[in-house]
Amino acid sequence: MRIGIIGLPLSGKTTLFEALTGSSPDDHKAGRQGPDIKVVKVMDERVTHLAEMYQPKKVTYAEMEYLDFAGIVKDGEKGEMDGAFLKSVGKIEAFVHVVRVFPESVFPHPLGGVDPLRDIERFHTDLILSDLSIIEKRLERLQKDLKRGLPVKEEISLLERCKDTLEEESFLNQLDLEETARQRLKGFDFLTMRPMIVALNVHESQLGTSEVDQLMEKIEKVYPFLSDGLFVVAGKIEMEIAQLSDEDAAVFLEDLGIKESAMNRLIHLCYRKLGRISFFTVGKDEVKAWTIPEGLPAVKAAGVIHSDFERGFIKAEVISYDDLMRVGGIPEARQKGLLRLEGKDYPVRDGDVITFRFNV
Ligand SMILES: Nc1nc2c(ncn2[C@@H]2O[C@H](COP(=O)(O)OP(=O)(O)OP(=O)(O)O)[C@@H](O)[C@H]2O)c(=O)[nH]1
Ligand SMILES: [Mg+2]
Repeated sequence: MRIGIIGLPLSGKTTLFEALTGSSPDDHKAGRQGPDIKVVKVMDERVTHLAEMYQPKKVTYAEMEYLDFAGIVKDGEKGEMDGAFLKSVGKIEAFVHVVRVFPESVFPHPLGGVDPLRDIERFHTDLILSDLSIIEKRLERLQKDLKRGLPVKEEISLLERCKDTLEEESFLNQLDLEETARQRLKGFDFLTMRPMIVALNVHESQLGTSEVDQLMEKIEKVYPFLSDGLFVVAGKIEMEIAQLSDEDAAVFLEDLGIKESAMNRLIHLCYRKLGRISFFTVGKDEVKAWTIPEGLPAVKAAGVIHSDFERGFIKAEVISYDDLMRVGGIPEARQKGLLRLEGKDYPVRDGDVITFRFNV
């Protein structure tokens, strides 16, 4: 999964990036062009346990790719929204918008005082305007094409619908679209089409306070569609903790009353927001986690591994991770009748351990 970290300057994007990737400030190259990119393993303990069971030559965890962008202020000196930024967002699947909630530090807030709701509105407006300008340009063209008798009516009405949504200050990801319309819009790389997570970057002393609760309530009221995408994080301290060994990190997190690291919490949230699940393949050679959309038919899941698996698909032998762990192995599962034979259309579930039977 490829996740872009965006937001106003000095909101704590790089700090969160370091917390999510365990990288330290010196890892970043000075004078870089474009975003900083880092890939991290999704340390799913199910993979670890399967590897203990199979002792394979190779263990492959799923991966998350994070991109840390420079601060964006439209019309400001650091504005990246139009040029380089738009060019580099193509394959990003979701955005994490970092909003500063921590109080004044040595660095002043670029828009004056700390005001999270204003920042969210301001940033959303910029995203919306960016998508609107793409739509307006395209519509102009289409109107000319229409006059020349080209069959563009459908696209025009689709884009008009998008335009209305944006003018109501909503996001394109709120539109209920048919698959063909969705495909048609894909090529535009609209910013507001992607799931949006808002990371409220607080000071550790603000964790669990009514100040933060009230802020969340306010945000949910103004932006109902953000309610399942709000993420409270004490970026700076989590960044420091992410540099520690696992044991030390656990102690510090507990002291702070943080149940799970930002690194893990955000991974779960991204899977949920993007509707992704994991299935596993196991064997003496490799134990591997695969990330797919929820409910993908077995034949398509096979295709994620290899196109031959999809083309020559016969059956999928499926067992849930929990059942496999309980009985201790595939042969045992087979004996107990826990190994299911599923066909092409079987919707793959999170935690399925699958062996594909195919013939090409
Ligand atoms: N107190 C406090 N300071 C923070 C926190 N997060 C970031 N900062 C500080 O804010 C400053 C800016 O943080 P960065 O992470 O560099 O911000 P950024 O959004 O990447 O900034 P640009 O890339 O320049 O847009 C640094 O001095 C950080 O130490 C936080 O959670 N608490
Ligand atoms: Mg930065």
